[in-house]
Amino acid sequence: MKVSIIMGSLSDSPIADKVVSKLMEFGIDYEVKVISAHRALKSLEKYVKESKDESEVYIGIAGKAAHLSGVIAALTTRPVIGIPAKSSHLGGLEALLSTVEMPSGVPVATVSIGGGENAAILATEILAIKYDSLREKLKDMRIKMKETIDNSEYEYKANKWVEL
Ligand code: RP5
Repeated sequence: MKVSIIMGSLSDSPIADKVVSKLMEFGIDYEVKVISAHRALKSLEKYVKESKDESEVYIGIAGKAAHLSGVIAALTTRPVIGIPAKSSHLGGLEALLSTVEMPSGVPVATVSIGGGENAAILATEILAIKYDSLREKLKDMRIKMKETIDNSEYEYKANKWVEL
């Protein structure tokens, strides 16, 4: 099982870090590439074609006029998850709209701006359809999340909430 993570620029790497760290928790193999759809279209096409047998899910990370995830989706029928990056004065909203508003027929499953962790979890959920071990890991993660919430107690002290 393998996830391909493609970012439009090295400046998107803080988001890729979040994806990688979550995939590592689930023990999922990954490959990270920096290939801009605008600056290196042919290289992107080559990479997606060459990786098509190994990569089961693609994650695109891009900001500004973010066409990367859409172009990846145009090149493969594997699931594509898009992460809009905040990399302009518009705060990432422009990338969110560019990524989510795909024309009918070529979907990109778009997560929130900078949502690296959720992109990795969604990729894991897609892979868990095929790999039972991942389904168990996802269930464990949800149980731990619930326990953390159930075991947390807070008190309002000196104008702020403190965890007991
Ligand atoms: C996008 O433009 C990249 O994904 C990045 O988020 C943004 C800025 O890229 P750089 O100018 O930092 O390379 O294509």
